[in-house]
Amino acid sequence: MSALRRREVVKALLAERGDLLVVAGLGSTSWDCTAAGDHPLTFPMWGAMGLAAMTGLGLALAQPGRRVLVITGDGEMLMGLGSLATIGVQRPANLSVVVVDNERYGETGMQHTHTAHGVDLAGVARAAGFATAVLVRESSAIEALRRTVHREPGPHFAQVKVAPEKESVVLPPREGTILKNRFREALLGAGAHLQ
Ligand SMILES: Cc1ncc(C[n+]2csc(CCOP(=O)(O)OP(=O)(O)O)c2C)c(N)n1
Repeated sequence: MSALRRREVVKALLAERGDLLVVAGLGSTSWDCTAAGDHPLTFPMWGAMGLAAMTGLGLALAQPGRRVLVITGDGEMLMGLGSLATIGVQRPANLSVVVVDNERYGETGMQHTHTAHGVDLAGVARAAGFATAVLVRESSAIEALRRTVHREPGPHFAQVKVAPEKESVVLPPREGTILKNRFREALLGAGAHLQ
């Protein structure tokens, strides 16, 4: 069985995304999402670490009629581990968190994270009260995960093991104000940035 490749996983999860709201974790997962296609309804965290899942929770609670997907790295998720407990308490049915787990801090030198030493993020999410929490190692499971994220009542969590490979850097727009305003306009309509 060959290891999953992060770019292919993220591209597959974002296929036919419709009006899905996406929060992309800092660094590599932001570049993965941009490589799949820059989109006004993707909010990349750029360099902010540890709060991707909480940003997704806020969005999910504020927009209960929309689906929200957080795609982040294992190092980023480990930094904000307590957010899994908060999501487990709030239980928003429209929120999914997918961790692209290369077992490394990829952007800063490929140092091992705790998942390389066996920390079971899906187990933590399950214990915290997510509706589903899965460990994914095979490409055959990705399409089912995509459907779950897009349609099934959650909250959902997936820890997707991927190869620790360094991909090209594909940058989203750099300016935070532009990213915020275009996201708000795409979600709330023209003029939303003035509110
Ligand atoms: C608060 C804070 N600490 C450290 C960093 C430096 N930093 C940037 S990316 C990164 C690694 C992220 O690792 P992971 O989430 O596993 O993503 P990967 O690139 O491995 O997919 C770190 C430590 C930062 N941006 N912010």
